[in-house]
Amino acid sequence: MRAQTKQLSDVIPLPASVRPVPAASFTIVSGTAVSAPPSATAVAAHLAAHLAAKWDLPVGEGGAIRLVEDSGLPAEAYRLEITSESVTLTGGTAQGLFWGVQTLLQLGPELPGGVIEDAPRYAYRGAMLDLARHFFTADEVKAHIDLLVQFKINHLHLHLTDDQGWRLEIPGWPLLTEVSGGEGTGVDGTGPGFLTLAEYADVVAYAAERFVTIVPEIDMPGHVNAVQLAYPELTADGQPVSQRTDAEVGYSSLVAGKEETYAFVEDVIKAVCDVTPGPYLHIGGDECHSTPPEDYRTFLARVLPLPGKYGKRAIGWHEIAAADLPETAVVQYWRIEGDAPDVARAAAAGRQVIMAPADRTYLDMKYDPDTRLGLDWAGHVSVRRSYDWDPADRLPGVGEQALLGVEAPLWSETLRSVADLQYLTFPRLPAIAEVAWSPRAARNWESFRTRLAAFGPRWEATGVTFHRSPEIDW
Ligand code: IFG
Repeated sequence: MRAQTKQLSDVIPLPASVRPVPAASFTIVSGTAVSAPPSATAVAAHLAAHLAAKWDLPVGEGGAIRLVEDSGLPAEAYRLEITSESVTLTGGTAQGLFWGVQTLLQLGPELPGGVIEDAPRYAYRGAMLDLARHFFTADEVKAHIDLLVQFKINHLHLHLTDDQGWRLEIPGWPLLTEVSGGEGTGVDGTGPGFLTLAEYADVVAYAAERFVTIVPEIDMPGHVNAVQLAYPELTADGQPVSQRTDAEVGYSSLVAGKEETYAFVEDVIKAVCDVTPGPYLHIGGDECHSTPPEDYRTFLARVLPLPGKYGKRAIGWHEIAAADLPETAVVQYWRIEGDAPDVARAAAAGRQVIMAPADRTYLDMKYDPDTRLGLDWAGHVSVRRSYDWDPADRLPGVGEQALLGVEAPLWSETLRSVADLQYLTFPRLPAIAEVAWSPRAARNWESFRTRLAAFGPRWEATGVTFHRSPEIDW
């Protein structure tokens, strides 16, 4: 049975430090004002509007809820002090205040008294959405971002290209979306469309207002049938390939020995970097079963430096660790084997790693044998299995100091709607968000599953089609 009265620690992700003052509490009512000193005015307006949207709070002077910026705190850190008279939220930056607002929104409107001091364990706390196998519109992606930030997720990786479809308009290469971005180019011929540059810019701006960095992925040299369908000159023999909307992987490859390949790749990388304010460009690199290993290294040697040429850091799925990596390249681990020597070698050489082991973080894995949606090649991933692991223990030779963070990828081969997207995402995304944010020593499955139960009624009230896992006493 869930505790009836809310505790100050009833927050996901669990805050780093919670010091309750049981005798104190503060109830937010409409009319409670939100205020901020000049140093935080611009910030406060956005954040107060966020609060006001929930409780119709006026923004004015001398409010009982005070927002303060303190550059002495780390950027994403915040301090929330709740007394019976007032609420003071201090943030290292606007982003720290925004994360504090998420905590406030989870605790309110009857705020338990006390002090929360909080900051994330990892800087990169990501979710990934595969728009290639099944396309989701800009508005659907923006609505998803609203759900992700509630759990302090601060990166959204968009898998924009694959064998089935190409989902981002590229100037100078119109056939990518005309041929491979149209109706019926998803798995099993479903799903419409692609993002125009304007729609992509809209998603990027919407995400930035919520302190989320968009990480675009152009997957290569594998997973390129959609490219070669649109531009046969990029195949080995110049002959057109046939359209593929099945869910096979590993059968396509750009041609490392063709100069046309690099002209195409550089145009695309430049175009995507030009419309991406965030620091990363993901170049894919996974499952290149049709690229001879020597060609794979040749291709990466020429392509991995390109994001840097256009001011970005390259991220790649961890197979890229077989090649020489630029200093700033990030390796994203995704498999389930017990070790990955190339990744350990990259970590030893100072490269950073994002942990996304499929048997813990792949949201497209079935919860259990009865789950209609999803795949099971990495096994079944229950809510507990997505919570009860630690990124610093996952790979020999890849310890805490090598980890940039954690990501929860959602591949969309079996998705056909936002309801499907939400069913596989919730409640495992909050579990992975806590792995990525909270101090390792503070994490505990029994505590998490109890705190998670409170989100059932909230998701029901807001129409989020989550999986009512039997592991939780909803
Ligand atoms: N592996 C493929 C994805 C997707 C996935 C489904 C990676 C990096 C299996 N590559 O995961 O394209 O098909 O679980």
